[in-house]
Amino acid sequence: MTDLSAIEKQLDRLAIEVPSWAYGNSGTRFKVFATEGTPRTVEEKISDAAQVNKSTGLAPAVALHIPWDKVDDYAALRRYAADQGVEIGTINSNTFQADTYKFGSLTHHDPAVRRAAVEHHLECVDIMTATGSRDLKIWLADGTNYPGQQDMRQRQDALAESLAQIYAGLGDDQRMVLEYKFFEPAFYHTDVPDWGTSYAQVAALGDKAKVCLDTGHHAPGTNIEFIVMQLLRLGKLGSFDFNSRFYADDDLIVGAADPFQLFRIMTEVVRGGGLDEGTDLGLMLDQCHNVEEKIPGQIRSVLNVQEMTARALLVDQEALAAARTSNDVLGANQIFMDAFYTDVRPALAAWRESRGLPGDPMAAYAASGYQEKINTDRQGGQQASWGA
Ligand code: LRH
Ligand code: MN
Ligand code: MN
Repeated sequence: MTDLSAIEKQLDRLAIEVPSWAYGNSGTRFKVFATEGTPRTVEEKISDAAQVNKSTGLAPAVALHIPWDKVDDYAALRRYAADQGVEIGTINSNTFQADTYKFGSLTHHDPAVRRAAVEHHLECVDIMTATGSRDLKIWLADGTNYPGQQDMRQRQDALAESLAQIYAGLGDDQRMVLEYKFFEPAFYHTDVPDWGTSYAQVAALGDKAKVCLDTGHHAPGTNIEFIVMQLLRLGKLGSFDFNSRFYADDDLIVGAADPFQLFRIMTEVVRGGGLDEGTDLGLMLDQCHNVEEKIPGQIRSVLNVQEMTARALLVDQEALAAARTSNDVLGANQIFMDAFYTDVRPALAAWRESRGLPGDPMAAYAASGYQEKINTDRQGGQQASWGA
């Protein structure tokens, strides 16, 4: 069995935030499939998220999306979460589902539309204060479909101004992360399409503004680990939205489409200090489970991150440095691949058991009776907000 003793500290620190929207029904524009046990309330989503943490010890926080997860009393929601053994994590804003923002939100040429969008974000900051959340995550659907439709330059300027207003509302311990995506729903231009644009915008704001990298938001063939390296080097990688993709923004289980890519990303996270003590790098899932069971889907996801993290931590850095220094191309590659091909699963099962967790979280969840209970209790569960 692989010896994990040298990397135990980092493994103990690994924490992956799960998204509230992973537990609701979701689908594609063709069909949203209903599943049994669908949460009817935010509390039920949090309760489901808590099961992931219970069986893996890896998911101590759950992200909310506003207004999907709007409640009257956020302090009470925070207490509810604590009772379930989890915290409220990132607060995600949403300006992509209101008619007001059909032609843009923080980038719109009309100051009244921009004001409404800024107000929404400031409301999210108030929610963060009540829930104890650190991060405000901003992803904008802003963009255009046709060349000439709008003035791209004006929109960058408007974005800078809007973000500065939101930034001014952040508390000392709060941050904002700006997520980029190369296309969709806009198909000609997107206002925050790439890490460079996100970086340029957040760099102008200050230390509390960083970039969010969603692994599904790049063109095919993009070297994502290079972007991870660069943003960590610049001190501007705030957080990840993990998922995997075959074609577009597929939101599939992280590490399912390309485990090697996840390994390469995690090696750069390790290299850039993203797992060091005191790191402020956020690791979050942003996934939807359209056809698979949702809670087990999330359990599988956090385990995939843990497995690839362990492999990344096992890279023999000394041998690798020596091979690099002597320009041993094949030797360096072999050292790297040896770590990737190491099966860490038995050792991680033992690691879990030594911490009072189930060796096999998937089996433990299946045996827990939780799914049967929610299938019975949650009659009349509604469509979640995502994928409608
Ligand atoms: C946009 C996105 C963003 C949203 C989430 C639901 O594609 O990745 O993070 O908040 O999906
Ligand atoms: Mn995302
Ligand atoms: Mn996405």
